[in-house]
Amino acid sequence: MDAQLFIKAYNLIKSANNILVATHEHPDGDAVASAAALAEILELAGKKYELYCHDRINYPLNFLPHLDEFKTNYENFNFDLIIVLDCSVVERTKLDKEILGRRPNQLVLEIDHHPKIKSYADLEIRDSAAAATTEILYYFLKANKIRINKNLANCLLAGILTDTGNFLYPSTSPQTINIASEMLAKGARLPQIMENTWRNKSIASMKAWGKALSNLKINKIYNFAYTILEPEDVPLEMAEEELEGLAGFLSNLDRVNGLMILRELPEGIIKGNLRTAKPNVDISKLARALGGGGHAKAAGFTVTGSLQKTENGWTIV
Ligand SMILES: [Mn+2]
Repeated sequence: MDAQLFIKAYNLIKSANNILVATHEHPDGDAVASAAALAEILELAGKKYELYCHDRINYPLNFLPHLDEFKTNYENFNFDLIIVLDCSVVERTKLDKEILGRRPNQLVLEIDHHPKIKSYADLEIRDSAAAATTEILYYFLKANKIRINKNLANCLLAGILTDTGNFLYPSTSPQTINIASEMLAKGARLPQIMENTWRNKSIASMKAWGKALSNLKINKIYNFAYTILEPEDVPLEMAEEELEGLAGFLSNLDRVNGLMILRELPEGIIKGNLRTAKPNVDISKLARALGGGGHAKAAGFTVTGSLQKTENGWTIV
């Protein structure tokens, strides 16, 4: 990516006085880690900032730096710079009204690795080839000659590992692994990251995985695997990320074109997770046709309705 963009972004930060860092609702590891890394960068630069996420962070506070600073609200939206991380669309911040209705002196910097949908930022740094938003932050740090301390190394590695399913997904590039290696050399604690992102499953969520596995079917016409989770199958405390992990695990299924998990939420909403491991399949096309979006290999959508069992499978009513 163009180093000038990163230098421009850092100039925006340096000339701001009151910054909001926002990431997406139902935050996954990369969302949390990229926001925590930004907080570290802002603290090192001596900037006043607030960290915002619509939902509470599910990680223990000692896992990454700055996690205790996350708030689900803000006092006054008079920030002169808003930094949005890891959001495919501004709506995922749940601050879209405030951001789209901002005053001319309120600037927005967006850093993201999802494919472009709609521009809204004053400066957009987007690289859909990057495996994680924290991978883009690595180039930001390099371009601006910011020393990568242990805190930054932990954040960058945590984002990369969670968004690649520990290097399992096809988004993993030679650069991704090089960066991860450099972060280890700079003091990132791999066992602690694994402990809190991968080896953190509750028995209730293990049982939800079991339900999804036993409900798994293959549509022979499309050679497409699917499974469903009913509201009672998914414990309320089960984090979004654990379901992402489940989708990643099911995508190990041999010789299918793709996979879909349909999950009915108690409020009459059905969430679909789509995955493919096939190099020539772009699963985000199906997601977009269903009103969602995402990456070529991992995408999702939301529809209203509920799942009903029929003689030959399931239907959405
Ligand atoms: Mn991400």
